[in-house]
Amino acid sequence: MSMQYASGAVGNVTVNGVKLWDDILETARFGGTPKGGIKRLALTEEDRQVRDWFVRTCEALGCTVSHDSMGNQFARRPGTEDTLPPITMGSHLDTQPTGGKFDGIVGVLGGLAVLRALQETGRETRHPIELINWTNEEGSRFSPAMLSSGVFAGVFTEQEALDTKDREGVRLGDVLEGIGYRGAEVCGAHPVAAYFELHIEQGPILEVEHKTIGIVTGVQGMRWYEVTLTGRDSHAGSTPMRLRADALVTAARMIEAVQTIALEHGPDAVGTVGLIENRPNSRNVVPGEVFFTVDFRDPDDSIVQKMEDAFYAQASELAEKAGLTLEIARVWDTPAVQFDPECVASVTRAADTLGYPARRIVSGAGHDATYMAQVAPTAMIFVPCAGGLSHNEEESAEPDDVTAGANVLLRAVLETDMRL
Ligand code: HGY
Ligand code: MN
Ligand code: MN
Repeated sequence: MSMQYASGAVGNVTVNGVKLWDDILETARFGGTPKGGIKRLALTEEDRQVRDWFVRTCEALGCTVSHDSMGNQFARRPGTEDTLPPITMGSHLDTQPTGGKFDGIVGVLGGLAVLRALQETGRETRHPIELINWTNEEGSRFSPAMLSSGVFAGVFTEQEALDTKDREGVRLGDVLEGIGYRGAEVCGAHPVAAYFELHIEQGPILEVEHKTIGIVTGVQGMRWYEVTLTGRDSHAGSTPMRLRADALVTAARMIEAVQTIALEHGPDAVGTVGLIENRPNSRNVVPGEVFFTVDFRDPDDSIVQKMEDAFYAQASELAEKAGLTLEIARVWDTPAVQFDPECVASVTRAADTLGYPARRIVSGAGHDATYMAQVAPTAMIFVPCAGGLSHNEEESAEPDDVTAGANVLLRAVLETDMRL
């Protein structure tokens, strides 16, 4: 049945790649850094600026823009059967502190290019088509990642999300109100017929294999932990080595254990300590407390569990040997996800019809699609990024690849509009 959609039924609408690239460069101004990256943490002034741009630009295309109670933005283009639930596209506009111009942004602006193509060609769709900008996907300012799509999917409660605090103690709900983007619609009440997310791969595979499109079949499992190791502040000069309770030295051993555990559980396992706070962080005080985060991931959830077990055992042993107090909290656990076979097939046919070299791939990074897959048929489209580099100000992608990804997104959305 769905094969009829791969033919001309979808038509030959394509996106305006030049305008898409202009949008990427224009929005990079909001939080742009001297090194050519973007620092646009969730719910900051820079995030408010790009949100305002999103509203202006989508409304100029004839869309209506609404917001839900987590600040998620929905730009809607009506369908001929407008009571049908929308076919949605989305990603995020918040970035890492040293983020690039493409992570998340390609998915939102690629979706915008799809809306623009439909509007400029007058191509009608049965379903309404919506573009979503998710709040706080990165999880860099407010942990965990994909927080608002997680509320939308019922993984987190809205209250726990609103009460989340950043490392300076600022409450998410307060700054969401502060930038004026807390909407009336209850987060999660929004109907969705299907969800597609375009994103850079953030890894090296597509580039190494000279593939333009990644047909993403799912996302690997991931868990985050917060570790607090407590010893005793003491004088760096007058405290004999045997009398010290040095939290930083033992933390260093635990951090090395994270890497060793990931290497031992390979080939796909990864382990990272990305954030560390050493207290009191004074050059002539033996550190009495260290806080650090751990990120374990693998496509196989049982491997993630094994890494967790190994880390808990080794960290406990190290703390006990050093006479320190150890607290480990698992603050995020998102199991591996498989995307909807029909939506994945739409992406596959789109890439094939358009003649783009493609391959199936599992995502190493987390995305809002991880949670959307729990509430609607979902699939993702990857395009390459230079050297597979991401979460780095030097992140870069090729205009032709970004355009190709947006064209695959367009065709997958149109085909799904006819199929559902
Ligand atoms: O952590 C991730 O994989 C994503 O960048 N939030
Ligand atoms: Mn992302
Ligand atoms: Mn990211």
